Amino acid sequence: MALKHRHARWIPIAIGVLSAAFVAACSSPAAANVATAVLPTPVPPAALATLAPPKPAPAAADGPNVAIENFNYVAADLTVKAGTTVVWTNHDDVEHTVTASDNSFSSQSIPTDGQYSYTFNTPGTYSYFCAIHPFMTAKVIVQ
Ligand SMILES: [Cu+2]
Repeated sequence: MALKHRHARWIPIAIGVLSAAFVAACSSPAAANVATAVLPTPVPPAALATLAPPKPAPAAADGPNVAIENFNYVAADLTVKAGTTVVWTNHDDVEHTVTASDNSFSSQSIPTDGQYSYTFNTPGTYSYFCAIHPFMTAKVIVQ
């Protein structure tokens, strides 16, 4: 009983101290500055920085490349000089072909990451398409 009574005597004092601190904090200019201070933007650790992995060089890198991706030839219109070897690389998960509309050349089915190359020796416009997906069309203009 005596112990409880002694504790009870401290409670009003503690409330008074806390109240005074609370009023002081709210009216203090320093406290206001802390509340409105702009936090610095966090900088990600270097370990999280991602670098693009180096791409392997194509097997035949002597000519311009046409990427086959998302059922498109990129670039769909390619202009080269006579004697240029063009390299197609299939980036899709399905096989495609590079087949001339006049059948002057055609690849086999090109698997994923596979390549096909053809050397254009005669000036002209060479339309081609995918024999598996004939809606895929493009052309090479040889000057
Ligand atoms: Cu195709």
